[in-house]
Amino acid sequence: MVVRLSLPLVLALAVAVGCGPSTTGLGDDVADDDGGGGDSGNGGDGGGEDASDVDADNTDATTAYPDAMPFDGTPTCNDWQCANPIPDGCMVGTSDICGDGLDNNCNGEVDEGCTCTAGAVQPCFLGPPGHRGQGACVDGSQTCIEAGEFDFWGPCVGGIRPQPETCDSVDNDCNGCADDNPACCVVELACPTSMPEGDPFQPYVIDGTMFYSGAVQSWSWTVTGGPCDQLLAPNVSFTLQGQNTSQLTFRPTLSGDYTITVTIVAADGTVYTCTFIVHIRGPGLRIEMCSDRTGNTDIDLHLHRPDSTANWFTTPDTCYYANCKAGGGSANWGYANTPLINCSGGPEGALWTLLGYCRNPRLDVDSIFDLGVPENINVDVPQNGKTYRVMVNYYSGTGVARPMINIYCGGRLRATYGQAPDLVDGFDQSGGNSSGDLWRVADVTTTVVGGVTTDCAVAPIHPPGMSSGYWVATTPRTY
Ligand SMILES: [Ca+2]
Ligand SMILES: [Ca+2]
Ligand SMILES: [Ca+2]
Ligand SMILES: [Ca+2]
Repeated sequence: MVVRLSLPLVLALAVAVGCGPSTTGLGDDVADDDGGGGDSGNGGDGGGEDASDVDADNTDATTAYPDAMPFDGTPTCNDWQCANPIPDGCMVGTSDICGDGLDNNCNGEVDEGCTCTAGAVQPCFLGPPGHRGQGACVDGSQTCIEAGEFDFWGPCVGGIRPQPETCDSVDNDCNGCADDNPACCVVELACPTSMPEGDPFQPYVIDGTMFYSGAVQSWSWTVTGGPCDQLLAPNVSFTLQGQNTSQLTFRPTLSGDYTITVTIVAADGTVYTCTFIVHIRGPGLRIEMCSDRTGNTDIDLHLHRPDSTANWFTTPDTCYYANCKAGGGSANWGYANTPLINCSGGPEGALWTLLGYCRNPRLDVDSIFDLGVPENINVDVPQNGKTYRVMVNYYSGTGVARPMINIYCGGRLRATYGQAPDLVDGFDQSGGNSSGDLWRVADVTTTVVGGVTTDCAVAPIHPPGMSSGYWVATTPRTY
C-alpha cells in the first residue's frame, strides 16, 4: 500500500490558528507555560487579551523548562495569546515517579533514580508532563544502561519535544494552543502534527504542497531513522527519492520511528520548516541486527523457536540464513503464512511473490557484506506467551566486531543491545557455524491478542552464573 496524504487529512491535521483550548476555569497557578508567545509583559502587546494572567507565578523559573524568551517585536495582531494553556504538571522538588517515562519533577531527566533492566527501551517525554502528546509533541525513547547492580535509564532521545512557538499552524510548545505567538497573525504554513502509519518495504509518499501552497524556490527533505541507521550512517537502511522536490518518497525497511524534516524556501526567501514523526509498524516480532563492521565481515542473526532447546544450527528449530529465506526455507514452525504485503517489498520480494505468501518465520534481509543493510528476521504472528531466543554468530571475517540488536514487538522498539555505551566486548572470533563467536542476546516472550502482537517481555541473557553482561563465547553451541 502506498501511503498518500489527502488534502482533507492534512487540513484536519492543521490546527486552528491563535486560539486557546475550549476548556475554561483553569486558575492562574497553572497558566505558567505560555511558551513562545512570550510572557513577562512584552510592552508592545497592542492590547487584546490580558497578558497579566499568563505566567503570573512564574514557577517555570525553577524547572528545566522555562518559558521561551519574551517576544521582542511589534505584535501585528491582537488575538494571539493562549487563553487557557494546559498545566505543565511539574512537581518540582519531588522524586521522579518511576516507570511512566515522564520527567515528573521537571529537572530535565526522565525516570532518574529508577531501576530498569539493561537494554530495555521505553517511550519517554522530555518536557513538562502535562504537555505529553499535545500538539506537535511525540514521545521519544530511552534505553536502560548497564551499571552493574543498579542499571539506570539513559537519555530520552528522538520524538519531538516542546519547541518555541513558530507560525506553522502547529502547537509547537504543546501548551494546547497553536501559534500563540504575536508574530503569527498571518500563517501560511500548515505542518502536520500526526501522520498515517507506514509499513516496512512500502513506499511512503509525502506531498509538501499540503503544508505550503505558495511559490517556492527550493525543497529539502531529511529523514533520521533508528539505532541501526545512526550506527551505520551515512549508509542507512531506507531510501529517499525526490529529496529536493515537493514530493518525498521514503521507503523504509525497518520498523520504528522516523523523524522527517522538510525545509521550504519560499519565493520571497522566507524559510519554512516542518518536523514530524512517521511511525513504521511491521506486525509481530521483528529482530534487526547491524554492526560497526563493513567489508569482509559476515555476522549472522538467528532466532530459536519456542518449546525447543535443540542446538543452534538445527533445522527446523532455528531460523537463519541457511533455512529461513524465500528460496530453500525449511524452518517450518507450523505457523500460518501471512499476506504478501509483509515481505513482497523486501530483497526477496520476487521469490515471495512467486510463492504467493510470506512465510513465518523468515529472514527478510540477509546482509553479508552490504553497507548500511541490517539483517532482519520477522515472525508476523508469533504465539502468545511463548519465548523466542535471539542469537548472533560471527560467521566470517577478521577483527573485533560490535553487533547491535534491536527488538520490536507490534512495531514498537522494546529492547536494544550492543548500543553505546553498552557495546559488546570480545566478539572477535569468526568460524562459520562450528566455531564462530556466539552471542546469546535475549529471550523474547510475546503477547498476542486476536492475532495481533501487542507487546513482549524481553529478558537479556547473561554469562552463566552472572546477573549482568553479554554472553559471548565460541562454546558451547547449545541453546
Ligand atoms: Ca517519571
Ligand atoms: Ca526528573
Ligand atoms: Ca502553543
Ligand atoms: Ca506554531
